[in-house]
Amino acid sequence: MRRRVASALSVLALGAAFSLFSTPAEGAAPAQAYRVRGLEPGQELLLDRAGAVITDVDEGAVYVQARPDQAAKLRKQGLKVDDMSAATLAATFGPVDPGYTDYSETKAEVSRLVGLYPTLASQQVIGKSYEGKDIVALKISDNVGVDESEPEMLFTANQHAREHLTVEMALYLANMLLNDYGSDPAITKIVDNREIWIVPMVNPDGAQYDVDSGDYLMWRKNRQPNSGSTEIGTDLNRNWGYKWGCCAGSSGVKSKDTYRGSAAFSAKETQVIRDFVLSRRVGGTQQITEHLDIHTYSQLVLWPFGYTTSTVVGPMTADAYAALRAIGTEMADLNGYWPGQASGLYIADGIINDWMWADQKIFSFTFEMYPKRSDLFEQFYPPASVIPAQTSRNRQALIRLAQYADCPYRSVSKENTYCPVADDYTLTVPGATYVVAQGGTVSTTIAATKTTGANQLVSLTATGAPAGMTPIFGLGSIPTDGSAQAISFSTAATTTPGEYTIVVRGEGTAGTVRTAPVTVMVTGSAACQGSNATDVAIPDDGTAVTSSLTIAGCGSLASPMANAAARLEVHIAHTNIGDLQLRLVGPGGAVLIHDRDGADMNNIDKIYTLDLSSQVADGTWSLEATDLESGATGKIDSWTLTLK
Ligand code: 7B0
Ligand code: CA
Ligand code: CA
Ligand code: ZN
Repeated sequence: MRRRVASALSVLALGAAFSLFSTPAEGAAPAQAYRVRGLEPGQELLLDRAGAVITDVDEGAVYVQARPDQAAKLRKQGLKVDDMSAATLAATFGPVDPGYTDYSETKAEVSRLVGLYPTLASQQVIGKSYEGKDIVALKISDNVGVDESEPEMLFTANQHAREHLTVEMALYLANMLLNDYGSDPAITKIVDNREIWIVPMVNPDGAQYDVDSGDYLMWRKNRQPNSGSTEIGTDLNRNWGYKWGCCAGSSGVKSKDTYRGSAAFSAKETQVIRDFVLSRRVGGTQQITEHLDIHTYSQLVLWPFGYTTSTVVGPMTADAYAALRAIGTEMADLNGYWPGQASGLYIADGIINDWMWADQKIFSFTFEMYPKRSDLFEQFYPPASVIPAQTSRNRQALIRLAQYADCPYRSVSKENTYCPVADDYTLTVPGATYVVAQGGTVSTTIAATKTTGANQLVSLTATGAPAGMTPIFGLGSIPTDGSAQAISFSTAATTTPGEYTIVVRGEGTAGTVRTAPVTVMVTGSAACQGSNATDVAIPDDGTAVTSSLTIAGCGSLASPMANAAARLEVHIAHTNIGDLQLRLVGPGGAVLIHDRDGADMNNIDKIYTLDLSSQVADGTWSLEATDLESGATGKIDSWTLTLK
């Protein structure tokens, strides 16, 4: 189960002293097991006062025996209290759903694909698990038998045993690439120009153990025994060799679900993946440029680091971090997950993403798949009926990731610095924010300047312009002689005000593609915009609170409606945005804009584009926030609504 490893460490030391020897008072309902989270250092007395008896402590969580009424008392104190009674757990986890692909079926599926597509797919056993099961890598590329000089990508799934949906994701990816090769142009290009390695089951021992009895066992770790203990298993995603065990983001206790192992890479399975990755260095150059590790659950896209909340630290550069964030955010826009740095969830050390970046400079991401939040009954074991929708929703995100594999820095227009080519040029627009009123046009210049090789003629296109804005190039093709060429952005009266990054893309006659970002700020009528920066506390008890503003003189008689692409900028400080529901309530009704997304992540700082064309503009608009689960706190910080 999820653990917040954050703050309750002192509970380890103090909890027992207060509560182990008290007994729950007599009552109608019997005491049962609960897990309590959100306990801050010094709050142990809350448990004692409620009559809860501590049975176990883990990083960030305390396990207690208590009656339901006592659990309710703890919930009222703002603690997260989960029902862990045997009855609830049994009802939750078993029996095994045969619609999922197990170890032997996974091997069979990989073999089927290799048999069906012998020129595009091959497989190899890259190593053995602790128990001797095969760890299989499927390679997909054109001329698959040849190690071509193409950017390589690695996908890993099922480090955590019970996260069976991740195997389905890996197999969906393999099927997508192979079945749609030759018919889908984007897929065809990827298979022709990348070498893709998919390891659908990193932890076969754990995955098999979790289903072997016929009932799910909630098993997370591998199945390697721990010396001097009867407790089995290492959390593979705490066993990687960068900042292993550094930061209280893993456990040193062998019985724990986040046990980091006796040493970095003490687990057979992490050794196998590490050695495979190291084997992809050719002439000192790591061939793998991007990696995705697949987990469940929470619907998140995460990037390094997990061991610290610092962003640019150690071997992480500002440009690399910007590229990780850009690609991660693009993927999240495509699959509907919430993007963030891995440590935003909770600090975790010894994770695969941190090693991939720090040790190998591989742009490494984690997907946390369906479901969104920790409803006990459907967290790790959703029915197989969800597989088609919950794997195919990632199709476009995976395609986008693959498209960046030749130069991830392209996501932040830094190809010239990091991915120079033989015939190269830079594309530049004088850096500034260009301001234009709705309906107006703003002009500047763009220049293509040769840096190496041949002169080229560069044809220009642009993406990222909002509705009604048209980029106009003085010339469709510009020479690489550095001369300033006209470029302008004309807007319509209906273009939604706001700040936009328009990416101008050049394609030279020698095939070199270069991009330049341009920031354009469209200003609108002040009457159609409102802001509220007065803090509104969001109570932890499920009461809805609102922050309001009035729009007046925006909806004329001829055009009383708000825009089809209105802009809503929201800043909320909150310690678990997965608890929150947000609505924008206008004169004509409410729009749900945040429905408990981003479980366990902090803060919302986001711009929403909303279709409010059925709403009258003038009147009172409110941002309504409801915290649907206790244990986290926050406030509406500020928000701005721009209707048209
Ligand atoms: C994990 O629930 C990895 C990044 C965390 N900073 C998240 C992963 O290993 O804890 N979450 S999960 O176990 N799949
Ligand atoms: Ca190839
Ligand atoms: Ca290669
Ligand atoms: Zn996981």
